[in-house]
Amino acid sequence: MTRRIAVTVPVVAFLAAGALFALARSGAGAPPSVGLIEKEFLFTPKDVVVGMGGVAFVVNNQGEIDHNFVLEASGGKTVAQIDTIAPGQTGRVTATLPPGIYTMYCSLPGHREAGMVATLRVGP
Ligand SMILES: [Cu+2]
Repeated sequence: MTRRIAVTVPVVAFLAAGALFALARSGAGAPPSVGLIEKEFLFTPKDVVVGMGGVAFVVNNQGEIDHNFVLEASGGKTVAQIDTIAPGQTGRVTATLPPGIYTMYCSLPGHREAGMVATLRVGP
């Protein structure tokens, strides 16, 4: 008795369309960050120097009451702000800045006058 086994091997043309995942996220493009501390009634540091372009402001409220953050160009125009930073919290805002001298302060009544103000120098 003869046993014949026919084996058919189907030829499957398999075309794999390559799915390319280009990850857009990259740390290389992250703007430099400026860390600031607010409390009653101080703004630290008082004088910050950065290069022109994108800057990320990271503002930590180490005080006992709410504060905020306003970044004002020399002409008086507000170019970035964080409305409220509760005690113990950190606020973040990013701005693209041309060279110049800017003022950073807390705009709550009396806070700037009491010392919550600092200078930002943006160099070329
Ligand atoms: Cu304040």
